[in-house]
Amino acid sequence: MKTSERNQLFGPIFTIGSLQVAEMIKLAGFDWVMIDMEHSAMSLETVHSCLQVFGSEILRIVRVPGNDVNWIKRVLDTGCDGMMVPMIKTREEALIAVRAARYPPVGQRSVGLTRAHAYGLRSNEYLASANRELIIMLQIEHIDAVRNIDEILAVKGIDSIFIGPYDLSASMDLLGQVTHPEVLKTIDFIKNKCRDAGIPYGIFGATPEVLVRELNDGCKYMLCGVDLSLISSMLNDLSGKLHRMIQ
Ligand code: 3PY
Ligand code: MG
Repeated sequence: MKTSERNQLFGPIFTIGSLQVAEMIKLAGFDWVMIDMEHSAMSLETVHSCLQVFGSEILRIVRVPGNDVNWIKRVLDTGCDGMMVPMIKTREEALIAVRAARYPPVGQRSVGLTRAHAYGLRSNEYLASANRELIIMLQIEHIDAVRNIDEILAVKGIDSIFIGPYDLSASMDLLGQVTHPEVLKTIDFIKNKCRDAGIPYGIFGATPEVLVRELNDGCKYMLCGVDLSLISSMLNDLSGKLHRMIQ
């Protein structure tokens, strides 16, 4: 079974842009990876090289820096399996993202002969299948989006919603308080709206305990940490342990 056809996927956020770490994530057996161009220093060239390392055994979704047709076009041309667009707040913004990602007549994506098209060797196959196969994930992570959720979810062509607890809490004047009861209530509201609309959703869960709850709740795309903070906390723990030993 292809990873993307499985119901519930675990994966990390990849920001480091290291080919070795890309290989480690693949070898670790994760189901998917979110390659983050919104909150990282990675260039498109680095994303391109990392995609070559990830290969097709792991589902690769690139988060674009913003809802911009030129970014969307260039990111999809790298040959990733789909994209995540941050901060969608209105139906109009959702339409911009969905149209930018689909070839005509459904959308307005322009045609280039790129890695996605096997550099021209498999252009016809890619052009025929891209509209159907690329995963378009839009982020609901602002209280304005929550107010407009019915209109956003009614936009055709959204394959998944991705909930951003950090930005959502910030927009509710609860910066960083991702477990505040009001934030959790709003997240539940978004999940229920997605279920009613028959659209899968994903979410970032900082700990295994949170992820188990999300799993039991039926979440499809679970993000289970950020590469740099995972490395940083392991180094910090090790250093702490060693220093306690010599006290
Ligand atoms: C957020 O929590 O704001 C996110 O975008 C998670 O990736
Ligand atoms: Mg966010």
